[in-house]
Amino acid sequence: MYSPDAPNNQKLTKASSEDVIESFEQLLENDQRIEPRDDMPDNYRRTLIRQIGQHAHSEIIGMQPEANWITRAPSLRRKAILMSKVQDEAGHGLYLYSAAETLGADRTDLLEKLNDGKMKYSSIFNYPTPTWADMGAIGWLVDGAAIVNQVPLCRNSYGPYARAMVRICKEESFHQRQGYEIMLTLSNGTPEQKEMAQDALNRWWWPSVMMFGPPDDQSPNSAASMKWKIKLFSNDDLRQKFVDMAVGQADILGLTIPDPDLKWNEETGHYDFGEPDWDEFFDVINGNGPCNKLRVDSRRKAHEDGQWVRDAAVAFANKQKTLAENQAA
Ligand code: BYC
Repeated sequence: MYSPDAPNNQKLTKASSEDVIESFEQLLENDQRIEPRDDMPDNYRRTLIRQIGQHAHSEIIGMQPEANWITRAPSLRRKAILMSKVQDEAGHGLYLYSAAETLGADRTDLLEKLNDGKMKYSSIFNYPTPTWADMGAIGWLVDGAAIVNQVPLCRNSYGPYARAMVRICKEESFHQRQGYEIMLTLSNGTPEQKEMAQDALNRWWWPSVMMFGPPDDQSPNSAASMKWKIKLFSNDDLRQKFVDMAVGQADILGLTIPDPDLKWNEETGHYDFGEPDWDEFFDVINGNGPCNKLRVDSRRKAHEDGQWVRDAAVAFANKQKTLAENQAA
């Protein structure tokens, strides 16, 4: 079994580059997919298990801030949509855990590492959702950021991950639209509703900008991941793309992005923007964000509460196996 524990930052050491398998290099060079049957360097496998595992964890932890609002959605229509979105996130987690399993990872091991705080999940889900407008801001900004980050992943070098991402991105696109529609409704509503939308934008903007990961010069995994075509664009390039996209969308909503340094740069053809609070980002990914404890505790409780379902599934599978064996005898 491969574990995501092994250090990833040693990737391009002499020993590992010597190990690199010729057929693997050839597939990468030809822009072909690496499949589970193919030889691959151990560090490629570990990096993928780390990234896919964290991605899967983000999907299932990401259910919590929104699930919080299912019982309080303002109409039956909104409730049905939100419930469906949260269910989609569970499905995304399942596709991704399955993709990690094709690399030899063990799902139970990955989940235990999440529950024990030994594996990361996206920083973004460690912030609270105190108002209904947060459902709009998450859909618009968080799912919007997810699309910018994940569309290129549909072309990443590992076949099962890339194929899982195609379906995930289609669903993310619906999620983004439902969030934007909530923001549009609130922005065109009463002054109080518009204020609620602005407040949600104020709270979610910077965490969304930081979701793309640390700046390129502080991103230890990027060099190897880009060489291996797991990442096709750098953290900063994707962040810029997101900012460029969001500015026009905020204009349509009539809302103000909370960044005094945001301005169009004629020379670069992009928006300049301010520096996120990277101390806050590192605090959050090290377990000290506003909701880290709550998220992991809730996750652990859900896992424990689900033990009877896993036991029942194993008992049923064993019963079926015994029946089949008896019939064959
Ligand atoms: N949060 O070297 P770097 C969703 C960690 S789900 C936490 O740049 P890498 C949704 C990073 O893991 C969205 N940790 O890393 C779901 C590394 O630590 P380790 C999730 C972060 O991997 C439900 C260290 O910082 N999306 O959209 O090359 C409802 C150094 O970073 C974060 C994905 O997982 C972060 N934001 O690049 C709604 C996409 N950023 O592991 C929506 C797939 C960095 O060395 N993942 N770290 O201890 C990726 O694209 C890449 O893994 C990242 C980071 C761009 C996130």
